[in-house]
Amino acid sequence: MSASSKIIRTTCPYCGTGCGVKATVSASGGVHISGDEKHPANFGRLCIKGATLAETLTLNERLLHPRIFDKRASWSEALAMVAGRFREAIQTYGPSSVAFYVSGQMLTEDYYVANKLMKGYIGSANIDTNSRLCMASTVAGHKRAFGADIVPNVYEDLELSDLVVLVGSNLAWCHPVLFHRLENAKAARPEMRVVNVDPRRTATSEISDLQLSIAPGSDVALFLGLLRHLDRSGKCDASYVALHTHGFDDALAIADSWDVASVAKATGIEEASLQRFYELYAENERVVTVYSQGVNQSICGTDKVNAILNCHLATGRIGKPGAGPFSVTGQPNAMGGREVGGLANQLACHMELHDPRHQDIVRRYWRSPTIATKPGLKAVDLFKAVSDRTIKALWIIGTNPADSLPDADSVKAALASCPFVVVSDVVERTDTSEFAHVLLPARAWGEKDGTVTNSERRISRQRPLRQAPGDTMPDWWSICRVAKLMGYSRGFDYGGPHDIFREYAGLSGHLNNGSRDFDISDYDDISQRDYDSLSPFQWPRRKGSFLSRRSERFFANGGFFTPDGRARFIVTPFHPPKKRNAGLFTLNTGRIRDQWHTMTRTGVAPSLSRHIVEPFVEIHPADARALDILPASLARLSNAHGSVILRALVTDRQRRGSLFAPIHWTQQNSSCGRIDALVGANTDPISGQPNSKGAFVGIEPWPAAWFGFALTRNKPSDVDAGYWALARTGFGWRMELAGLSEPEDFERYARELFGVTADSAALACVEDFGRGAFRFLAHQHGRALGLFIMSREPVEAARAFLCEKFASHDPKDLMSLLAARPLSHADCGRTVCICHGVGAKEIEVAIDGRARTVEAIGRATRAGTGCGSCRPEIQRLINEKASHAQRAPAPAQDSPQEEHA
Ligand SMILES: Nc1nc2c(c(=O)[nH]1)N[C@H]1C(S)=C(S)[C@@H](COP(=O)(O)OP(=O)(O)OC[C@H]3O[C@@H](n4cnc5c(=O)[nH]c(N)nc54)[C@H](O)[C@@H]3O)O[C@H]1N2
Ligand SMILES: Nc1nc2c(c(=O)[nH]1)N[C@H]1C(S)=C(S)[C@@H](COP(=O)(O)OP(=O)(O)OC[C@H]3O[C@@H](n4cnc5c(=O)[nH]c(N)nc54)[C@H](O)[C@@H]3O)O[C@H]1N2
Ligand code: SF4
Ligand SMILES: [Mo]
Repeated sequence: MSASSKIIRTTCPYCGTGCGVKATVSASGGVHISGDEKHPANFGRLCIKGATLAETLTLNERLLHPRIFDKRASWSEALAMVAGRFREAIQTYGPSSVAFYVSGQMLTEDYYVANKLMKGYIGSANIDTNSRLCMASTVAGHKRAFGADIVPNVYEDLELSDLVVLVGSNLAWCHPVLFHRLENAKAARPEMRVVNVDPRRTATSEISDLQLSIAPGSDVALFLGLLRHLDRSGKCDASYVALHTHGFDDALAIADSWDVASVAKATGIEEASLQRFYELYAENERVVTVYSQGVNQSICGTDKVNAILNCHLATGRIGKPGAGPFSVTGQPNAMGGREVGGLANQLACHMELHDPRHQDIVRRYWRSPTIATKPGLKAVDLFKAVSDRTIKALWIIGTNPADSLPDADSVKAALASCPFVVVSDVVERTDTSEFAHVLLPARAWGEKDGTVTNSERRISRQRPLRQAPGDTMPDWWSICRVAKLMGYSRGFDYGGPHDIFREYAGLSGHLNNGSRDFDISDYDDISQRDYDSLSPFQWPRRKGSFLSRRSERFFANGGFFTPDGRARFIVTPFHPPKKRNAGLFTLNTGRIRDQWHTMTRTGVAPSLSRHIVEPFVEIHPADARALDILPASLARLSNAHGSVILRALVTDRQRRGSLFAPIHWTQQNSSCGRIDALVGANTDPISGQPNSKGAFVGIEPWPAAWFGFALTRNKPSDVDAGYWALARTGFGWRMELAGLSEPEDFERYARELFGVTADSAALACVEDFGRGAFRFLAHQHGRALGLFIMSREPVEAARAFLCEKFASHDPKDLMSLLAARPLSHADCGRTVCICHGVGAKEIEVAIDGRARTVEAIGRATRAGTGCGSCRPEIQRLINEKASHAQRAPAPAQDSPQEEHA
């Protein structure tokens, strides 16, 4: 580090693992990112998304100024308009005619003031958050069982446990650093066991001793069978149950009929595997159940949660070192949002909206004119109310509902019909911001200042590392300014996030005396200096508790937050998911390793677009065969809600009858990849969380007449193709294309795609006779400006190799772009290890050269020795090679499209 550079410790803005990040900022403003070795979530490690954060600091595509009706405006004009329109709606139609839809990606301080304005001043609870789509079932399950929304355990418990059961969690891709901690623990104690409950095999399966490929939606049956087994094998903890719980007999009665044979039938899991799972769970005192969206995002998500909690309560395995249920949170501040009461059915600081005592505590503390007493609209209902014009003014902050809410086309229609929509975002164009009457430029990661809470209740600081660009302002600031302009001057007079945090900490302890779980009142008088240098800490942190700053677990000795202090067993009968009509598939949706949600931030980092570059659908080989869907061809998925076109990834990691597609593609980067257009707005009746993993769809080949692959320096505008997907590269853009009918003139088509004219670039064309393929190369002064490969079949090309040659400044490399096969350079295949740029083919060569462990591959190629995000995939390549070697040798296959996952 040079003398003039400075180190700033902050927190990663992506997943709920909440890793500490160390940003080294040089005098010239350059930023180098590394893991914060002092942070107890990650001890210095980062996954590839965290490690490439510096690439997202670009100002390309940032929203830098307020806009009114898509014209640049000043903050005072924009805020006056927002305050005016909200005030008018409230005066004319009452407080329930306005709503906020906010996000687990806001900082706690931003979230707190948004909630305060809506519930304490406007007097409505019409504020809901994208956490409704994410954590609502867990919140509801926790509250039913524990009387409060508490994650009882801490990360260390993953390492201390003897059995980790992962349910509906692709931890390897979605919480990579936690996964890495688990991987290390298992390497140190090989006797540790991991069970993965997921309908499909994922990267997470690579660490598992037992994969239970469960029929979608049938987890409740699995855990009912487990409860019965635990009881029959004498593994329930009678004294814990007697002293600290309520309702065990009823829960057991409903489990009674679930013998292994019945569970096997309901879940599609073989009896032997079930038996093995039940025995492992029974034998191991130290068991942690990690669960995530395969549990929450379901029509019976809350019951799934409680079925899991029931087993931990029955065995007393909760809040103990190495034992407990563990809901891992998705967004960086999913937990903070729950703490400030960001959901429409909560008050601040884990207080209850329906409890008059809590209403009174909050209103008096805020000295607010009013307080919401009735729950507001939950996300899906909120957008239905937008659609039927009950909501007259809507403010969306830090979320992209036009893509991420179910029935997303109806959400777009609702937004289009809403009289007044405000969107606060950090990028200029999203599928949601298109509908904004007022667009407010927020400060992004690296500029924002405040706190977030991770999955283990640890509160950490996000700190600014650079000057905020343009007119961007923090979300708390715009919310407070609007509040003041609406006439609420007293409650929103903060000097900065520090003031807000103090007030919030104070409220958490106010009239609490141990009656409420969430308490950080130790910080109610924190100074600006101490706030600036605040180290990560776990709640609770009651006033004066500074002497015992160990990590605290909950419930090992009871102490639940129910009126009698006992946990509740919940009766969770199993209702099989609705039957699919013949010909339909269950559409499962989720995440990929290197992209974050709608890609507004990860999409600008070229490194993160090297792993998977287009939207795809996983389908089982037998299903694909039956439907004539060829590997790497395109398929159309449709139902009554909408349709999408995706690249077919034919793989036996998928179950028959199920499909999987990623959630990340939007109208900004694909022609028709918005997956939530297919997901119906069905929700869990208790939590209101959408059933995002269980839509029914039809699938058929999309009969493309031609396929294309293109590289360009300029961002293409108005691509004329039935199918296209766009991704960033270091030099510009790469694209996959296809069309139902051929353009009249491919040469003109290529020029338009590249944005070049006959005067600005020479165009070379090579025709590949016999295969009906062409290559067009636009170049000038020995530099490639555009490459377009057109073929009647899915394009066969060494894409990583072409990207490398395209970026080159050596005129000799121009030739390799036109050659059908790499000339001078081995094709490394699709990039698996982003840190060291190692491709799948190089790894396969190393495996053939007898490197048979991830470590040996690392020594041979360096793959997997950087951030480690790719280690599960390297393991999969090793396993696949081993299983091929056992079977008859497969013919060498040149995959027409680089494999997607
Ligand atoms: N790379 C990356 N990481 C992320 C995010 C991201 O966008 N990208 N987003 C973050 C956020 S907000 C969240 S909420 C988390 C989500 O983290 P996860 O929940 O781990 O991710 P998902 O891919 O949504 O779904 C997990 C798994 O549930 C499985 N599943 C589907 N249906 C069922 C079922 O009926 N039963 C069971 N047992 N499993 C089922 C799916 O096959 C899938 O593999 O990830 C966080 N981390
Ligand atoms: N089918 C299906 N649908 C799903 C899911 C699924 O698994 N399947 N998962 C659901 C889940 S768990 C989640 S969490 C959601 C995520 O869905 P969204 O929340 O809609 O996704 P993001 O892309 O994270 O949207 C965040 C937006 O906020 C902006 N932003 C980033 N930082 C800031 C900031 O500091 N201030 C402001 N004002 N804006 C900011 C970003 O540019 C982006 O436009 O998707 C849900 N939808
Ligand atoms: S695991 Fe990766 S994405 Fe999640 S917080 Fe850590 S570095 Fe960020
Ligand atoms: Mo999420």
